[in-house]
Formats: sequence, structure tokens, C-alpha cells
Amino acid sequence: MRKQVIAGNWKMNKVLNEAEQFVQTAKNEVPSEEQVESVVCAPYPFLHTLVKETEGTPLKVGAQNMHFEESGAFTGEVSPVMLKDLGVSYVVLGHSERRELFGETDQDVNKKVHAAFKHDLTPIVCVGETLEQRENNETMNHVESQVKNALDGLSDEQVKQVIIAYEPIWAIGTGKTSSAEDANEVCSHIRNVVRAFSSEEAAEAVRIQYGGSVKPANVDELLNQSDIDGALVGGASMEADSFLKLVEAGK
Ligand code: G2H
Repeated sequence: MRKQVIAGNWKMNKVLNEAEQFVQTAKNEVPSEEQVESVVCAPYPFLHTLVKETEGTPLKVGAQNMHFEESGAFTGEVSPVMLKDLGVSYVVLGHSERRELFGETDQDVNKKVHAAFKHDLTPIVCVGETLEQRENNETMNHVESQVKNALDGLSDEQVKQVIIAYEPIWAIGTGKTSSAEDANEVCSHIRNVVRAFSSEEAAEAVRIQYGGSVKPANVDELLNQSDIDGALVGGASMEADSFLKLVEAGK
């Protein structure tokens, strides 16, 4: 049985005081780590405070991106060493907004995935198709290629620990959700890709989240699907009450 992982992705929202209020409310209300993994992926300036405030609770903290180098002349970037030093546990990599707005390539994502493992951070690797690709029946091929490129060079043991987030780009922040069955079909394909690329054991262990307008009203149906092991949630993770409903569904 794979444990569900519910991750909030706040994107570029909130100020520190709002982030602190969120974790004060949520940190003692989330279910135990044995039941579900609960993560908030926050902007860099909040990470230090949020890690301190959630210490010893089941609520874990993630970053939304990082550079793959450990240090150096990369003005404005944040390294895996820095995140690990703060006590961050997860990092979202290759979100479609990073790919579309900041030109991240599959190769960048692959370097970041390797860097995450080197520094003991759990990568949440995002993949997903555009509306045009979906309409041209390119979804499966596109997602397959993104997964293979992102996981290239990882050991079987590492693949087992990866979290893949399938996020159809047309469903992100639009209120349109993929039907649970359609989402599961792609997640099942991703698991088959991992099976062929890595091993049966890795395919059974890897967690695959769905992301794209997940909310309390649709989360149960999505999480009940055979190949969906959690959710990566933007809008509906911003308020503690809503986030708590989502993690409750993951139990
Ligand atoms: C997709 C998702 C969070 P939302 O980007 O990763 O955002 O739930 O707002 O569609």
C-alpha cells in the first residue's frame, strides 16, 4: 500500500505573518505521518520560520524550486545545500509554471532531481500536457518523455522515493479538473513507464499525485483512483481549513 501525499503549493502568495498563521492552525490538526504525508511548499523567505514552527509535528515543509548547483555565482538562486540546512524535506521540481515562464528544460529538471537525492530532499517532479497536446492525442507520449528524462540515471531505490505530480496544464488554476478516470489513465500510464524504465518494485512504490484545481469537493474521487497516490494543490491549499480537508481525505 502506498501512502498518500498531499502537498500544498502556495506559489508566489502570502506574506510571512499569513504563512505563520496557517501553520499554527494546521500543524497540530494534520493526521499522523503514518496515515498520510502532509506538506506545504512555501516561498523561500518563509521556509526557515515554517520549519522551526512545525518541528516535531506531522506537517512537513517543502520548497517550490531550487538550483542544481551547491553554491557559486548564480545570483538570485537557492541551492539544495541551503534547503537541507534549513530542514526542508521536499522540493517541487519542474512545475509547468517553471517550465513555461522560466524556460526550465527536462535536462534542468533531471539535474535538479539528482541534486535533490544528493542532499536528501524528496523531489516532487511535475509533468503534464498542454491543451493543444491533449487535443492532438499527444498526452501519453509527452508525459512519458518528461518522466523518462526527469528520472534518467536514478537508481531503482531512488525512483521508489520520487513523487511524480501529474498536472495537466489546462487544469491548473482554471477550475477545470481532469475527470478522475482520465487522470487515473495518465497516472497508470506513468506507472507503466516507470515499470519499463526501472522495475516492477519501483513502479509499485513510486507515488503519483494528481494536480490541477484539486479541492475538497473533488479530492475523494481523485484519491480513490487506483494509480493516484495524492495531490499537489495550489488554490485550495491556501487556507488551513481547506488544506486540512484535503489531508483528511488522504488518510
Ligand atoms: C497546479 C496546482 C498546484 P491549482 O499548479 O501545483 O495549482 O490547484 O491552483 O490548480
